[in-house]
Amino acid sequence: MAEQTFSIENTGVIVVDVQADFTEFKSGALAVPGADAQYIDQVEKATRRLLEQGHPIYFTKDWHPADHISFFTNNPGTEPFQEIEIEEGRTQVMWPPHCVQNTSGADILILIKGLIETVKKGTNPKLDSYSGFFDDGGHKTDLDRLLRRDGIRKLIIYGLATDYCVKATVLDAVGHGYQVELITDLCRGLSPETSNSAIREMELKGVTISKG
Ligand code: VGL
Ligand code: ZN
Repeated sequence: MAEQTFSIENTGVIVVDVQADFTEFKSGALAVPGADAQYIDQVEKATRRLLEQGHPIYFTKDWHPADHISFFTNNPGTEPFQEIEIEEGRTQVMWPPHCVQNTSGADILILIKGLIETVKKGTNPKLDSYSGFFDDGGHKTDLDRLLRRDGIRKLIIYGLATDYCVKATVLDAVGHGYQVELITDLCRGLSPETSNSAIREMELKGVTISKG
């Protein structure tokens, strides 16, 4: 019998940044097109099913201080979505303020209980962190330690946004040696072009791309 690639055993689930500010559903500050009520419902149902099957769930959570460097409002003279060079060779997209710590915009919208961990990222005012594993300064979050603690070798990953935090988290997971499956039906991206090229790039890195 053929070996199932994504067996229950050793397989964890990373749900990336499914937070109010990234949704149209909550009229978020940085709403991702298509992240509507139906999308949230779909992600919640799929996540609950995976949890019931015995997979540990890891939420990542964008969790910025109000003075975060990625907010255009903290960089006088810049406009939303402009890309600026913040230091030699390091660029930063200027985002509308989003997922500010202890505001409702930062709320994770998936309400399930069980074997769930939440990993915060983007907490350093000077560094952005699209990846759930590392920030732009190379500092590790808690994610890899938790996955190792739980004996996870394979990951199912989905969430928001395909072209930013999902992509960065998936590529770092591959870099850490995890075998990764991306579920595209459970992802939404900021733009179709960058989302499609993100998916191609992940596929080239050996990620299994599944629809649902
Ligand atoms: C994200 C932009 C800024 C994301 C986070 O979750 O994809 N995008 N912060
Ligand atoms: Zn952010």
